[in-house]
Amino acid sequence: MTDKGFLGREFAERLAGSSRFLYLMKFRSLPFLLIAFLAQTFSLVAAEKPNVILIMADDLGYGDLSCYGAKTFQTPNIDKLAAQGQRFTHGYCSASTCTPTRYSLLTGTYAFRTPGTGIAPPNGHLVIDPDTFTLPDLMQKAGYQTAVVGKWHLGLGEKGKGPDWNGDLKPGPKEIGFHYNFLLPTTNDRVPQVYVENHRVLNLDPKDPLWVGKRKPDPSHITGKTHRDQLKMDWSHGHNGTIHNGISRIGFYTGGQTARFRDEDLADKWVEKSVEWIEKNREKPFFLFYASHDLHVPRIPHERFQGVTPHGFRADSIVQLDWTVGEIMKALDRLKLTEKTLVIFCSDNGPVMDDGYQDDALEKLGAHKASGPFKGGKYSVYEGGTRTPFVTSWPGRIPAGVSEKMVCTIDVATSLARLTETAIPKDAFLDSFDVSDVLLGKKEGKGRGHLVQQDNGGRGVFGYRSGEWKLTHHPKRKARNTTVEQKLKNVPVPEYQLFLLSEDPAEQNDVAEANPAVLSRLKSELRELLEQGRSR
Ligand code: NG6
Ligand code: CA
Repeated sequence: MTDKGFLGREFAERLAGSSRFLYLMKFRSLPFLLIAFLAQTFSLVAAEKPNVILIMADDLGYGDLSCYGAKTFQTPNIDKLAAQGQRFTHGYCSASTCTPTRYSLLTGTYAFRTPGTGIAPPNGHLVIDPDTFTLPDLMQKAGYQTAVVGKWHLGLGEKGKGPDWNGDLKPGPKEIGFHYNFLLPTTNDRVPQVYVENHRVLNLDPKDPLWVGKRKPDPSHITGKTHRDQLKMDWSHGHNGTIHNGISRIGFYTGGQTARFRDEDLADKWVEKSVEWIEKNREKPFFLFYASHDLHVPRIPHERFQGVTPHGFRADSIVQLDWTVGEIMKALDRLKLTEKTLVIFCSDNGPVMDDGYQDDALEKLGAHKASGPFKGGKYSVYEGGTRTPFVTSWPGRIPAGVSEKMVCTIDVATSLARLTETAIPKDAFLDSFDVSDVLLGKKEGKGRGHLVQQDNGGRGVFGYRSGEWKLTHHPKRKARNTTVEQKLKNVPVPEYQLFLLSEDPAEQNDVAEANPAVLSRLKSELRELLEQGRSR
């Protein structure tokens, strides 16, 4: 890596090591000494290893926070992070569904390069090959303690086998670089509702083994279909398997009664476990991936947050998310770690209203614009699918401001490599760019020049942003969730569309016909990025 910090340190060390040189220079050249002093100071700063807390929200849209324009409810804690640090207006996640964004975040490589990285099913195996050099591997290499707390949704167990719910759940996070994990294994609309701590389901009674499957285990097993009238939140599509806590889920399970949690308590648990782990590791540099489940369906915030917004449980869950962020910040303050900690806040995909449960998200949406000014949301490659809130904060180090530079969650890996001065193996982080200067709010920093946006993968649908131009490719001429203010549906679209985002951020005017040269340039750039196997 060519790195100013390294050069600075080498320079300073060479100077300090050469006492004769120093003796000669001491009295003759004060300016020279000053340079040496500055070089050393600069290098010490560059070699610093802040704690890093990466907070990823689930299904949070660009317009879903008050610091990004939401008017009808407030998110004061995230707003505070944004006000004291950098708030990005061109911040992205790499996919418009969860598993591929998380895959790209942790591997620094676009998920579409690895088939099988779409939304993981309840019994899905770990989709990150344990031989891959990952973001948590990097942080371990840099001397960090590493943990993931919250939603996992990247599968557990070996390929061809999947999770051994009653045994050791591996490979999992520990096999790809996390020292500690406290997880919800998939998403909470999928079975089972249990916590996984390190390799084990927490509080599992061996006399009541956990069984998880795709099919109803026996005809008498009650489900969202057979006992719909008993549900506390009704389903709208899918989500009619096993009932737990009055909510039916995707998939079926039996047993593990002592291990099961209440949906309402998830957020409190994430905070408890995160703070506990931070306290334990306060003396070392630490990297915490805090993967909130808010506001994914089923949206069941704790009772104390139910009804706090006019929009039903969807926005109530945003307020809950904001509370969890505030609790983590409070813990940092209490432990005097605030100025030693870089916080990155982001989302895993854009917003959706009815994602399988009748929680009135759409009915109570009112004038709230979950995608902000953008078109589309979750499942879409229009901007609303991946242009999401992105905030960095590190009091004392990151200046306050709004950045228009392009950054993506996939860039966290290489940017943290740069920040911690840790080398990346040649075959790792294939699409992750060093945008550390931009994340740190340095004026001279460069953002990305281009970005491939994917949906859940596998259908050849892509968005491609190159500078201010945006290409969309829908091979089957159908686009999903183009208007989050309506029910999820597919709409017919041209195979290729071209937009000029600087003039048309809402992707309303397809200018493909008027700009054939740009269209063909973007098409071939996209083709190359897909074919060449890496972009870094
Ligand atoms: C879809 C689910 C949706 C949600 C999504 C994953 C149906 C009909 N829809 O298949 O409810 O779970 O997967 O969301 O089952 S994500 O944010 O984790 O990618
Ligand atoms: Ca998601």
